[in-house]
Amino acid sequence: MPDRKRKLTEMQPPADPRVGSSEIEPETLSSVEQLFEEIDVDQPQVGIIMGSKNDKPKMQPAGAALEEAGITFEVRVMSAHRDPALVVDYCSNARLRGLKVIIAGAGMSAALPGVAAAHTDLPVIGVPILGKSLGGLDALLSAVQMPPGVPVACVAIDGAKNAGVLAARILGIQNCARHARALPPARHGRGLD
Ligand code: RP5
Repeated sequence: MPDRKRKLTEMQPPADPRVGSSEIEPETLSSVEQLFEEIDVDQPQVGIIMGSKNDKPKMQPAGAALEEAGITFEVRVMSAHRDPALVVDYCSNARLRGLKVIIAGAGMSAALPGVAAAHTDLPVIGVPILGKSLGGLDALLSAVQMPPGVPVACVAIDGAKNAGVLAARILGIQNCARHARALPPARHGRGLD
């Protein structure tokens, strides 16, 4: 079993009788310290998912907008039609993993944004991608015509940049709310008018 799966108490290096007896210097980093070194401090806040690797060029502007706003993100390819179990797993666990917003791009019968919204209560931003037919209307309508209670915030066809900007604004609102709670009551009240 790899070290990271063992209990902390089991990870202490065995006592070496020579340590401290001037025969050998102790290691500078214990195994616990080494594991703590690996903590990912840049945990992604936004998940960018898309139905095909061929969608990558169309989705890159979302990543660029997030990067410009200093927001961490991850990118995954998963199709609502071809990898349905993967999409359900990813979206069901997104909040638990610390994601705050999901950006979902797909073309043709673009089920990915809607399926994502059906499996998470995080905000989902849909990006309809222009395919080879119907001028992208197929993807637009698939993403935008969601039933009540399962919202997808749909941007323009090939509008990935706005998806990134919108995600940044959603995260900005959360930051503002935290900031407002920290203000004294009078200013707090006025700020919410
Ligand atoms: C959708 O079908 C994808 O989002 C893509 O836009 C479209 C075509 O997929 P590929 O045939 O290019 O993989 O699922």
